[in-house]
Formats: sequence, structure tokens, C-alpha cells
Amino acid sequence: MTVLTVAQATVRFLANQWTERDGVRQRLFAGCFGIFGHGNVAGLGQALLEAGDALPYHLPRNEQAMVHTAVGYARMRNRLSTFACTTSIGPGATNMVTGAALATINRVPVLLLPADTFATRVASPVLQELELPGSLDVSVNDCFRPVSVFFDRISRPEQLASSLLAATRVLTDPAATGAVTLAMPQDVQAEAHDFPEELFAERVWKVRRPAPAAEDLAEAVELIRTARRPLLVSGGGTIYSEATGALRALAEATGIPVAETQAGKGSLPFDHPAAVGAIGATGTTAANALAREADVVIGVGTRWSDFTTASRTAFQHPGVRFVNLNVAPVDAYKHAGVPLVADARAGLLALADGLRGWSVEGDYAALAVRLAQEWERTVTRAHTLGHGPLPAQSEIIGVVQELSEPADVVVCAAGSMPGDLHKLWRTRDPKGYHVEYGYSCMGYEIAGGLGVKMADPSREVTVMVGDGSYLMMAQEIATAVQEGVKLTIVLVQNHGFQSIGALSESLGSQRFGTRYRYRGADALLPVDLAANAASLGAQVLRASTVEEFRKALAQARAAEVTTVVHVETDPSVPAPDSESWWDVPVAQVSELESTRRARVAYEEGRRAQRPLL
Ligand SMILES: Cc1ncc(C[n+]2csc(CCOP(=O)(O)OP(=O)(O)O)c2C)c(N)n1
Ligand SMILES: [Mg+2]
Repeated sequence: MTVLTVAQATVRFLANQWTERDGVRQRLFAGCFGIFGHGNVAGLGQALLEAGDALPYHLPRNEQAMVHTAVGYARMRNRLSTFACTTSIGPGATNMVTGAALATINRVPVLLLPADTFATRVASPVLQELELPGSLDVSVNDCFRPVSVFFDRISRPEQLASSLLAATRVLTDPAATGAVTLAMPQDVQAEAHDFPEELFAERVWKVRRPAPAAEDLAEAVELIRTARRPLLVSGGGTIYSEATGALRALAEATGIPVAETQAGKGSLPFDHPAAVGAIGATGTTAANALAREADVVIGVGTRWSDFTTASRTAFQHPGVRFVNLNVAPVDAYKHAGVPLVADARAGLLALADGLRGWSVEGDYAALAVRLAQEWERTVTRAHTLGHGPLPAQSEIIGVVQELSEPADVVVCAAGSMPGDLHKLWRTRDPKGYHVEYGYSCMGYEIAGGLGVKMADPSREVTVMVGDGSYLMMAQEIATAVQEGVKLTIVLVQNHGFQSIGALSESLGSQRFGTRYRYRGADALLPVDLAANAASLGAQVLRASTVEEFRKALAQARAAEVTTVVHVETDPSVPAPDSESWWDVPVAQVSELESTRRARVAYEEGRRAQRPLL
């Protein structure tokens, strides 16, 4: 037996957990982020101090941001390694709720350790305690329940062992993973207990590759063999499973074209003959044209988000059928598909086996190639518009693309940039595209980019961030500087929410509330985000033309320190149209003519929606 505090036992346990897939082992927890307060400073803080390098500690600037960093890291490591995050009670804890939701929605593992109020005494109330007259066992940490895939509160030391084991099982299960929250009352963290020695033995969590059930596989193969216009749709699961080679082999053997979701972008190199690029509301005209007439759609590792299905208007073939290869049953059963509940790689290999000797007709494969080439010409045009006096955003993307190496990573999350990148980025490496579009959380960009770079320091990481997102969460620049982690940050200043502005305008709401301007006037605000970035310790370069931007970006890439390139763009130039639709309801009655017109168009758009049942 070993006498340790609950916090010491937790840290010792975390330091001894490993994952293993395909014989490759890595630490499940690369370290722990934490912001200390009275709830954790003498508990988990003391334990981390004592543990030293056994579980390296990192000091971030904001609790939400540190969860983003952990997510960026875990996604880059294909969910096989992550961070723990500790906070004090109250606001420190609830600051993590958004990060928890982001992790759970993106199905990325993070371990959250918010401190909780006293378990052994009634403080009524301690500083930052929520005091509900009607229920004495509720704390703010109950907010984590709906956004966590596992939640427990360690009110007694005796609970710790089973809770840690359950938490780790969920974190390492690709079908179940997300935010795992263990709320730690401040007194219990510091309480000593005699823990069994075995709790601290090295433990290896095998991440297996379950194969599809034989009868489901047979049904899927039979269905695909009848298809005349099949389409593969690849999601994040393909990349997490390291199944891009198997996907490519299947596409090459069968000629089935491959479209990509946001999380699945990079499943094939953009110039592969079977690649038709992004699908859905932010898709390419190539993928969307093929989707419209596809008779069998094979989803691999996709959640079938509303963006991917263009709000269920993307698939218009009257008899369209789905095959869903997914390790998570919830996704495998969507759209009344034939469920292949399996690891993406194992499932793709099994499908390739079953489809041996079968391929699509030459005409169809040629059509896919022709459509993809057409879209590539559209991309080249958008990258090199020659717009002035301020550059268009698509030209900024073009220059970042031009200067980037295949293994570089582009990071983004919210605004107009994710859609533009989905359409216009030419991905050449499965880990080269990192856009958080499950939660599309403004503020993820810099914090997430930090995690990406920590996960793979050998790659150049370029964070693309809008002024709106930057203003929500820029402070992790200071953390990057502190940690000696080099990021290139492209800060696109367009004085407000271009994305929501354009959406608002298209829905008859005239860009209401989306422009950063003085109240009642049209003049820009005297806000200098470049100066702000410099104040946080970054090297900052300013550009106002495409040429200046190219020069500045080259300098930023060559730099060894985190460098922000500030560029002002013209928000009035949209990215090329994807010939798709997204369901955003418009007011059914209105006194505004613009709204009434938008409602008519909305009702027209909705007519194309299919239930996919
Ligand atoms: C935390 C959060 N709040 C609100 C939104 C809704 N939203 C999506 S994009 C956007 C504006 C983003 O502005 P900016 O970063 O400047 O990018 P731009 O749209 O100008 O390209 C807003 C408010 C969001 N995605 N995340
Ligand atoms: Mg903006």
C-alpha cells in the first residue's frame, strides 16, 4: 500500500498510462495544463510540483484555451495522446465548459480536473461556491455533465481508483471518447489515503481495430456492387485511424471518387485522380455534382454533419442508399445506412477485399476527373484574383498555400476562413489540414495551433485567424512565447464578422450587428491588433498588399519565434460558390422587404431537403 494524497495518487496514475496501436506505444498524458486557485493550488498543484517531469506541467493563460490546446494536441496525435487540465473551483472550472463541449463534439479525448467545493465540511458558501437553496449537492461543475462523455465527482478517496480506470477506458475508446471530467473537491485532493500499489503500475491501453460483422460487410459489398454512381465521403475517422492508405487503395482499385468533410480533408492528396475535394455547404462543385446523383454513398469515419449533407439537400438520387463505416454505432446507423461498425482501416481493407474485381464504369471515373479539374481551375483563379486595393481573403490563402510545404499544418476554426479553406486549400498530407469545425469555436485557432505544434514540433504550423476570433482569445500567444513554441499566425483584419455578415445579408438581415464600427457611424475603430500581438511577445509583421504579405509570410516562416503577420483584406469578395445550401431559418413574417424576399428563397431551398430515412 502507498500513502498519498488523492491529488498525488491521481498524478502518479496519469503518469503511468500508455496507449498502444499497431504496436506503437505513447504516453496517454503528455503532461498537465493548469491554472491554480484556492481549489487546486495545494492539492493538484502540490502533486504536480512533487511529480516534476513524471507529468510535466504547463502554465496557460485561460482555462478554455488550455482545453483547446489539449484538443489540438490530441487531434494531431490521432487521439492516442492528450493532456490533463486542472483548474480551481468556480469560474476557473466553468471556463472549461466550452472546451469540454468542443472536445466531446469533435470526439477528441481530454481529461478535465476541475476543483470542486468542500466534501467534508459545509462552508456555506466558500469563495466562488454556487449556493442553491433547493439542492445542497449541486456545484457549478454539474455543468460538465451534458458536455462530458464521462463525469464523476471524487467525494471520497476510496472512489478514486475505479473512477480513474473508467475515465481512462473512455478516453482511449475511439467510439466513446471526448471530454472526461473528474471533479475534485478541494479538501479531498489534499486528503491522504492508503492506495493499493497496483493502481500505479504501468498500464497499456490497447486501441484495437475492430472489423465489421460478416453479414453487414456482405450486405454492404452487395449494395456497392449494384452501384452505378457510388461516392465515398471521408471524415475525420479516416485520418484518426491512419486509414488514408487503405482509402487510397480502395479508390484506386474501384475508381470510386472520394469527397472530404472538414475533419476528413487530407484523406487523399488534392491531386489524386479519385479526389473530388470538399463536400457539402462548403464543398467543391465537383463533389457536390457527384453527390447530387450518387446512388450509393459510402461514409467513412463521418458524423454526417449538417454542413456535409448540405442540410440534407446534397443527395438527390431518389433511391440513394448509404453504407456507413464508423467505429461509433451512432454514426454507422445514420441515414438508414448499412452499418459497418468497425475501425476505418479494418473496414476499408475488408471492403476492398469484398469488392475485388469490381470497379465503376470508365465514363463515371472520367466525369469525376473532369469535374475535379474544373474546380482546380476555379481554385487557381481564386488564389490569384489580383483584387485591389485590399487583397481578397482567397488571395491570402493562395499565398499561404504557395509558400507552404506538404507536411505543414494549417489551423483554423471559425469565421469565413474555414469554409474558404475547405474549398480552396490543396492538402498534400493527412495531417496537413486542421480545421476545428465540429464546434467551430471562435478562439480555438491560436490555442489549438499551440497544441498542434506541441504534438509535432517538426512541422511548420500556420494559424489562420480572423479579427473577431483573435479578439476573443489571443492571449495564448504569451503561452507560445513562454514555451518556446513557434507559430506563424496569419491575422486577417476585416473589421468584423465577414462570415456572419455575408450570411446575414443573404438572409435579408443587412449585416446587422456584424461590423466593428463606432455606434451610429461608419468609421472604423482605432483598434490595432498588430500592436496587441506585439504586446503579448510575438514578432509582428504588417502587410497591406499581396506582395507585402508574401514577403512577410516568408520572413515569418523563416523565423524561430512566434510571428504574427497582420493583413487587412477586403471582406466584399466571396469565395467561389459551391452550388450548395445550408438551412438557416428566416423569419416567417416581417415588416422588412429584404427579410420577406429571403424567406421566399428559404422556402424554395427547403423543398430540396430529403429525410434520408
Ligand atoms: C465562440 C463563438 N461565438 C460565436 C460564433 C458565431 N460566429 C461564427 S463566425 C463569427 C465571426 C467570426 O469573425 P472573424 O473571426 O473576424 O472572421 P470573419 O467572419 O471576419 O472571417 C461568429 C460570431 C462562433 N462560431 N463561436
Ligand atoms: Mg473578421
